Amino acid sequence: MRTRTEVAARAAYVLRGNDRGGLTVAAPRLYPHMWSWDAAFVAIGLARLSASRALAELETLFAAQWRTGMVPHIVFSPDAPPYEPGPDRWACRDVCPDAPPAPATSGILQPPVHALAVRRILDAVRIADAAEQRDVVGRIRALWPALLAWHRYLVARRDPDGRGLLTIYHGWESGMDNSPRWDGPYAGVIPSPQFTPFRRSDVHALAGAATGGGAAGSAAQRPTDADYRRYQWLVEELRRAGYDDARVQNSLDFLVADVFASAIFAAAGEELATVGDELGLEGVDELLGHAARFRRGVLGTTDERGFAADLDLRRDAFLRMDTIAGFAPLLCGGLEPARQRRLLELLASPAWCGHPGLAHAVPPSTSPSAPAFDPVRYWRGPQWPPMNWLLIWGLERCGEPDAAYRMREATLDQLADGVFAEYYHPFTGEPFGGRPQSWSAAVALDLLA
Ligand code: 9YW
Repeated sequence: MRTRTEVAARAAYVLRGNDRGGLTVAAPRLYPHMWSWDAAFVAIGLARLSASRALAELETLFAAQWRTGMVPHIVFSPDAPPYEPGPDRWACRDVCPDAPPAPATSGILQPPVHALAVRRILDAVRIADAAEQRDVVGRIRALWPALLAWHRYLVARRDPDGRGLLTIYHGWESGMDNSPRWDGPYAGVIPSPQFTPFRRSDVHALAGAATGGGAAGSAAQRPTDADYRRYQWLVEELRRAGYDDARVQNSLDFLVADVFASAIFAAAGEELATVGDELGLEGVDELLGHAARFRRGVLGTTDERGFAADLDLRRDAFLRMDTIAGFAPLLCGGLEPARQRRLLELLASPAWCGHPGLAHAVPPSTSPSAPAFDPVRYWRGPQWPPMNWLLIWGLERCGEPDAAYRMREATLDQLADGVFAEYYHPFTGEPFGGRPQSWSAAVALDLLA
């Protein structure tokens, strides 16, 4: 194990190594492009080193924004090794006039963490010299219309019925691809028998890497081929619908309201409002209105313990699953004190962070008591450092500094291996997936600052 100073130095070194100039790749071998919420976490980490460089990350991402305001989940780098599904498979600019002519992007989104990064950048630049302060503040002002357009897109197109919950079109949009959250909705995704699946990049990239588990181990740590067939089929359906929100919402097999992303969005609206207020920018009241609406939406899904649920919009039914997404109210706040206490007790219980077998007391992506729990398979059990970061951040905002402190210490102990893996085995602590993964290094840097 390394000292915390060594871990911070190494995290900075990893981010430098994954920097391709204004763009940090999510992971050099596995994900050689820019991912939307990864970029936001990277900016949060980079803000501790350079507010200006951190902002550049968001500027690069938002330069790929669609005319609708959507920020795409992947921005492809032309020089990176091939990745599937790549630009040709998405074919966004061929089928949708709203996609930018360049750079090439995917046609879906990821959770809206970006406003949290903008807030961090504005905080960080306070200790910079006057010239950098002027520069960064000027650039935040310049980015403001794009940030507002992003939030307005989410409200208008992804919550058309005013539930205060974000509609998503693909498990990838949640950022938690194969989480048991989506098992029910995916059961309704039936690829056409004529559909020929294409070669997936992830298992091949990992097979060549020093993952410890080797190729066979890697496959067990990823979504299955059957899952992937459905993921690919949804891309096909989205492309056929021209990435048009109304057409997609009418036709797509998979349509769910994502409670975790909605809680992030509620908090993001508030964070962005504080930035707008400080800089005297337009839209502050509107952003606060979004925050209130989405907080209400999230709280409206909770059970008596304060645990939240996604909503299957095709079947009009709650998806009550014991996954980390249930803790969404801790991100947006607003639970009455007794239920917040119950939710914290649940988080600390043997079903979650208090499980006696855990190597580190941070939440597994799926509860070890859930039938769907799998300690090695991606979002079905392993622990993910940026999710810990979100909960730590949320707990602090909810007035729970002790719980935040405990999770911060456990997260830093986990990251003290200096590997900065994509995700971790909850019982053995073994690092899995992409390494070094930029967002894991970024959250280490932020937590250590
Ligand atoms: C995909 C890059 C991304 C993350 C997601 C994670 C995985 C694969 O990797 O997605 O093809 O989009 O599930 O949350 O942003 O790190």
